[in-house]
Amino acid sequence: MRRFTIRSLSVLGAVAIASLTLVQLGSASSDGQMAATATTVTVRGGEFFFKLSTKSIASPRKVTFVFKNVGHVAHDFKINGRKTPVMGPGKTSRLIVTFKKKGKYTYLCTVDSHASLGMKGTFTVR
Ligand SMILES: [Cu+2]
Repeated sequence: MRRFTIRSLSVLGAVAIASLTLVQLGSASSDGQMAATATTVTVRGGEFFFKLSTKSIASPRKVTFVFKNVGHVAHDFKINGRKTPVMGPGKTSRLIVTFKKKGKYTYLCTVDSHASLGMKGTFTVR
């Protein structure tokens, strides 16, 4: 369809698509509450690992974890007493966590024995 739009509309369309992509990354819902001040950490998890875009932040703050299940079975992501739902392969979920103190925080998958198989690690607030 878009190939029939005039050039300026195509540009607008590209911007709209880029915005939609950001929204999808940020949240599956449309609550629009993405805090501009929050640090975002991308988390990819599968059998049996987590890969974080960063494993530490400078000073206590609010962090939005965007967890994507890149594996083939269900996983979740838990940190500092908060956790995402258990999600199937290909699903993404957003978890907003406020770290009030400096320290080391363990993150893990709570499904079966996934943590002991490697789905765990340490996130540092320095
Ligand atoms: Cu898991």
